[in-house]
Amino acid sequence: MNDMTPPVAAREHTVESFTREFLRELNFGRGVDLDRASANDKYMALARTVRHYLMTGWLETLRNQYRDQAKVVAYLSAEFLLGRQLDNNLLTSNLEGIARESLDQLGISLDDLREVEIEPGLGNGGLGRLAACFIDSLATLDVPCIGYGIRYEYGIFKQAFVDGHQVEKPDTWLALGSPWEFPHPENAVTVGFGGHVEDVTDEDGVKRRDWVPASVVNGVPYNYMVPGYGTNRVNTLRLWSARAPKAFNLQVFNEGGYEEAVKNQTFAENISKVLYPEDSTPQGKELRLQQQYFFVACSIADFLCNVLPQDFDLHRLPDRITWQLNDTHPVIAVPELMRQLVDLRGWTWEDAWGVTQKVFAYTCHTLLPEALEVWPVDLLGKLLPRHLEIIYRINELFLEELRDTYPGDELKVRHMSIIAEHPVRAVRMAHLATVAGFKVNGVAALHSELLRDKVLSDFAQLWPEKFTNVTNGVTPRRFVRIANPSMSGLVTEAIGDGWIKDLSQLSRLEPLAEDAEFRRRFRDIKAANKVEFARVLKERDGIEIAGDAMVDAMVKRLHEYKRQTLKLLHIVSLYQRIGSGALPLESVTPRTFVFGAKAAPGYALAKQIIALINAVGSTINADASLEGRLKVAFPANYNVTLAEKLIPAADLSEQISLAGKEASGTGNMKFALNGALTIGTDDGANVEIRELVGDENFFLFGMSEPEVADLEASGYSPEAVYASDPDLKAAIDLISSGAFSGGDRTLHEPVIAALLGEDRFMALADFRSYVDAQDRVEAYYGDFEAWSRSAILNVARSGFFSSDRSMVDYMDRIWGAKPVKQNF
Ligand code: GFP
Repeated sequence: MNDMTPPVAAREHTVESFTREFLRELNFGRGVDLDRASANDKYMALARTVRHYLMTGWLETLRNQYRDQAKVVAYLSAEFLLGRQLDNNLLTSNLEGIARESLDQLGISLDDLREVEIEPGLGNGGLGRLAACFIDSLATLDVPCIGYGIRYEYGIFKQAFVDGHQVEKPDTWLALGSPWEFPHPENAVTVGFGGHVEDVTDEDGVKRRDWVPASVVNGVPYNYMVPGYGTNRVNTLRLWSARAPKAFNLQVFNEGGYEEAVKNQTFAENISKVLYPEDSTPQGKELRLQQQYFFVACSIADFLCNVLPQDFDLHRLPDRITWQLNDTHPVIAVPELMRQLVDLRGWTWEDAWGVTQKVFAYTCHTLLPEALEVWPVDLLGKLLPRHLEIIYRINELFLEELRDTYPGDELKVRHMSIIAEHPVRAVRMAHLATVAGFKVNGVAALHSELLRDKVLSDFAQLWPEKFTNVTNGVTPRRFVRIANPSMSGLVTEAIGDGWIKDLSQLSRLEPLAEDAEFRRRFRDIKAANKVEFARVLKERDGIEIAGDAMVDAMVKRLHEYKRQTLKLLHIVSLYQRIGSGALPLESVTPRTFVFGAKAAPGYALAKQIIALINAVGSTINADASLEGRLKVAFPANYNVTLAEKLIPAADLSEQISLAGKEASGTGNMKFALNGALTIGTDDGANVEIRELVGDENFFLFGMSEPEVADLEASGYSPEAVYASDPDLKAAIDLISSGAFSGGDRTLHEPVIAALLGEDRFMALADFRSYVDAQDRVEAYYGDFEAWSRSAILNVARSGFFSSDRSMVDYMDRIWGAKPVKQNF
């Protein structure tokens, strides 16, 4: 890039100028005039107008990146759950007020246009949303970063309920066009699959291995702006879309072989078709591995060939980049970089490995052993034969080192090997990441501790300095400033707006928890947020809830370890006790139990749990004898957009996983920052939340992680718990009696059988403690002054959970990258 190119003139921040741009976009960009413009036309024109205002910052950031040659963080992630872009981009471009006024003058409601945007659902849950928070924070902190991922044509499925059962539909987020992306087909990168490896000797007589792929696919980059807040920096998110390199076979097509003619195209395009395809079939597994390799191969080639200057000496790569591996999904990047250096650039193995070991760092997001990915060598070898060779070689050298360190301890060697031998020969991606990475981190203090002491303990013994913790965080821009404008206004009025960039400043709210007038205003805002949430639920889902009941929220992926069933047992128990007369209805606080959860399409039990929640919900909601005091609201297709409405309205945040199973949680942080109190186990980041907000402002229950381990070791019998707790027994019996399934005793049997049989995540063991904690919630909620005080203290003491702080920790403990201020 030529440094002499003058910067693109910044757009004028005035209503007149904005209106001019907007109308120009409508006329020239959409080809319509204002009178005929559809809502989508207006949304598109608005988005493109906002885009123009961010353009100067984006181009300057790119220009500076070439000039400064600063260290870049490349965040490799199979998921980026972005949420809607318009609000964030209006905020970061400082256009909120101007856009509203301009549109008002044109008789257009900004709020109506915000509703038009379909959020890109390019992630499953916490992991993908975290990646989106991180890139937002890095831009805000002025740290050079490129996010690399996949532009799935269809994001996470659109969930619908049919008779209470989850049905998955394609998420057509691109149907009306995406104004935020910049495709660059001319910069496509070629990626190979399959084929074989052969020995070749080049002109200088040097022997090397040469991979001859059976097929190739093109990766087309789509760039997205990632604007920082309160800075001119606009980083880039680059998502790859797969295309066939050649158009279809016209000859075959003309001969009537329609399917055959487009075979290559279908193969290629399937790769970026859907977010993480169902992988319970061999085809699904293969497609997942294709996706993983596809995006990391594109990203590495892009960085080496396009981002770095042509003459860059790759031996200095560690000065210029850290590839942060977001879980094991991108770990195939390790052998890919080795292949790039050894096979394509003729480096020695030692040189290549020396550099490779300095550029990758690995973040683990789970503690469930079954969630650590393994790839059968048959599959990996078929799809990526050269990579398998490289992995074998890495492992061979690693095992040699191990045998030197632990002579005679073959058991340890087997445990640590990158290759598992049982039940099938397979590559353990977490081991590969740990061997290759210079740092391994967990995502909350407890998680990192368990990772070090249990899941990867052998590695931590060998390389203690590799292991570190970075507690997750969430962006205060999206999850407080944008989602909760009224509370943000109140906070800003009290302490200024510095908190938006430095969330630790929230601590200055602490004295205001004692101020009755502040508490009243805080309460009024929560009440108004509830009314707004009720309005949204009615409009979006046709669900009617009281605008003034306690909002008790459990929103996260549906998984047994997260224990939606425990929440459900509490609801059923309340219902049963009210019905039996054990609990007087008047003593029960009016409550709306909100669930939001998608089950992985192949996870049958999770889907049955959804059906049971819906069945219990329908019965309770229809029971007039409850006088509307209890209500279950389970809106289908929970997503970031709905989260932004629910979280500011919530009173109680349910974080009830079995201790030692939830790596961190980030919903827990978002709720606390919006003044909800947590009912939770000592798990993941709950531990840190409780420490910071104080025991008196948190409802702790359940076994601790060591207690769970003890119970596991001594033998856990869910049936014994069931038999010994009359309330629990009554609740389970009520479900088994068919009370929620029109008398059908078999319908929900699989869920009950899982609980009474194995109860892998010990929901029954924690039931009593949970119900007691819920009783404490009820009593405390009745004292609304005390509750508001605690809610304010939750906000004031949660500043630590900003993803800005997480990014500073990553910089200090892992990346060594530094902020680079934009000078314009
Ligand atoms: C996973 C873990 C969570 C953790 C996130 C982000 O999220 O505990 O907070 O990653 O690190 F399980 P899910 O995708 O499972 O929500």
